[in-house]
Amino acid sequence: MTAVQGVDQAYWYILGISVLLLLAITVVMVYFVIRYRRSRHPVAADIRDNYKLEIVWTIIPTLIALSMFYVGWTSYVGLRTVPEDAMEVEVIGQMFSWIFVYDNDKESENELVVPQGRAIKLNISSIDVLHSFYLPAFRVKVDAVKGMPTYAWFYADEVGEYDIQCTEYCGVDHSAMVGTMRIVPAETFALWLDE
Ligand SMILES: [Cu+2]
Repeated sequence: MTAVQGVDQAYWYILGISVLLLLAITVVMVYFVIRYRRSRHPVAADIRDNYKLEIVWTIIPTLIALSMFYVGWTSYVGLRTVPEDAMEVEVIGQMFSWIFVYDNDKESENELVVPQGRAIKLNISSIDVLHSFYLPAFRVKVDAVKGMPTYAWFYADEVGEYDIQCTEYCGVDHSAMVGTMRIVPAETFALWLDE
């Protein structure tokens, strides 16, 4: 399973449980409202202590919550575990653009170019205020904070162009702080890197 699939799986799992619970609770609620309405059931019953029921309604939600934690945790581990052969790129947020610095000190602005078939590690930082590096197609979203270097990674699987956005309000031109990530064939990347 890829990191992207892991995130999607956690999303659909949690959403699925939420929808099921919403439906189940709504159905039971409507049923009870009708079944125990005042005209049919004028005197409220005083029900106390049902240990079996209490244990069941404690254990089942606990297991559901733990299973959601497990699915979320494995997807998080997928996002944070960088393959050893990853190519590293420095990502610097500034008001109001993204600067990318490659191994050979080549720099690009608002355009991240990477070779197809490689894992890419992004070393993310900021030189001024808070920014957040967002690469939605790869489920990558990491804050860029001055003085707190961090990282993200993704696997460059398919040639194409992908959106980059800043998702932390960072000033008047925050909305213009967008870029493009291009995955290109390895040979094209080598040429581009030496330009
Ligand atoms: Cu920003």
